[in-house]
Amino acid sequence: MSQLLEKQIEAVVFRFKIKGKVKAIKPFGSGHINRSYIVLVSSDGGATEKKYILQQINTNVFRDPETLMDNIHRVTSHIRQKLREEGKDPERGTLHMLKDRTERSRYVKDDFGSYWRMYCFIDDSFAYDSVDCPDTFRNAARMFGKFQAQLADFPAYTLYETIPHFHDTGSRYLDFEAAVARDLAGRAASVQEEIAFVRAHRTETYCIQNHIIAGEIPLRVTHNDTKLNNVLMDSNGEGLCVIDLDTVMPGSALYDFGDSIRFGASTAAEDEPDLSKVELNLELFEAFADGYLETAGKAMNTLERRLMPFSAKMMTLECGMRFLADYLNGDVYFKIEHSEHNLLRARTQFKLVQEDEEKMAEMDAIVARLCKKYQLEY
Ligand code: ADP
Ligand code: GN1
Ligand code: MG
Repeated sequence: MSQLLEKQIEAVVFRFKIKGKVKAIKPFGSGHINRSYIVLVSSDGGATEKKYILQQINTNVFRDPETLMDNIHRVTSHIRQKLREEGKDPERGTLHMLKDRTERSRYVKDDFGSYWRMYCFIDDSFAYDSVDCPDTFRNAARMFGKFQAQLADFPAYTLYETIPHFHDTGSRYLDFEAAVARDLAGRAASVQEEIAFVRAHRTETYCIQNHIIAGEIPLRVTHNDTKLNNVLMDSNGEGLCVIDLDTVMPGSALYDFGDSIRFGASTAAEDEPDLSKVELNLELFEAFADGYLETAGKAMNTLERRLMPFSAKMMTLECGMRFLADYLNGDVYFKIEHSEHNLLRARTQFKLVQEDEEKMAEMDAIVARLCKKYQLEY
């Protein structure tokens, strides 16, 4: 990080309500959208050290950061209240967003027009980019299921939709076709096989949305970005806190379940170039389905439960389409480290879709078995 950037960030930090001296600022995390930094602040002449997470909001993706921050404040306040009622520590169970020095807002707009927010760092916490331990993955599922339950009585209609049609896969398909037609980066000719793969799945992209429109699947307040690294775990692999709340909006439980499987039940990283390493791990699928049904299963209806395996496939296809569309658009949305990054990501997702298709019957059998375990209709 350049010294100039460090100075600029330090100036932002001092506009938040913190006490002490900034000792260090370092880039942190592996998210594809915002920029996160860990900030170490010392006070009392070095006797006390406190850590914070500072984030620069990507306003290309989140067009109205002020309303977005209001969403997060209201959602975390709601969860904080629930945790207090349960006798749990809200400082470890939900995000604590700092106020600025004027105490009038929970974000800072710098001289360049960038929006920043700052969270208290949850100590002794881990965010996993991958996991091979089914128990840890089951605990992550319990956290996402619990998160949904905590927000079941939140007035969904008051939430601002931070990215409209975020998981409307049919609408994502149309965006994808528009990207192919425009071919802004001149790459379409080189990815004909991938484009054909997406097109072969077109009719399925409308399935979940059609059930929502028909009233067969309810809208709830959901997280919508349930990557494994968006839940903090403790050193024993127990869940602590659901984070990355930018996309908390009305959605389907299937979005949260499916996206978790997409990312966490894969045997390889999202950008693994060797596709022979990319597989769906059924043991991890079962562990997550188990934890999710345990905490959210009762609130779901039979159709939702039956569609859990299909949702994994749909969320994976959707994400692959988004990566490929971004590649065709010239990499304007997701952060990349090299020019083929989005293409590699799209390919792993399409390999996983094939895996989901091959293992669909086994996934169905697992969900049926777990429903029996929890005495849920299937
Ligand atoms: P992004 O949108 O870039 O994914 P996140 O909000 O998920 O941003 O934060 C990035 C990473 O920073 C997380 O995966 C986690 O490792 C860490 N992190 C975020 N908030 C906290 C926090 N309050 N305490 C500890 N770690 C955090
Ligand atoms: C983005 O911010 P991050 O890395 O948690 C994206 C998700 C994708 C994910 C793919 C707001 O999530 O929708 O599933 O990348 N978030 C947004 O890794 O678009
Ligand atoms: Mg994240």
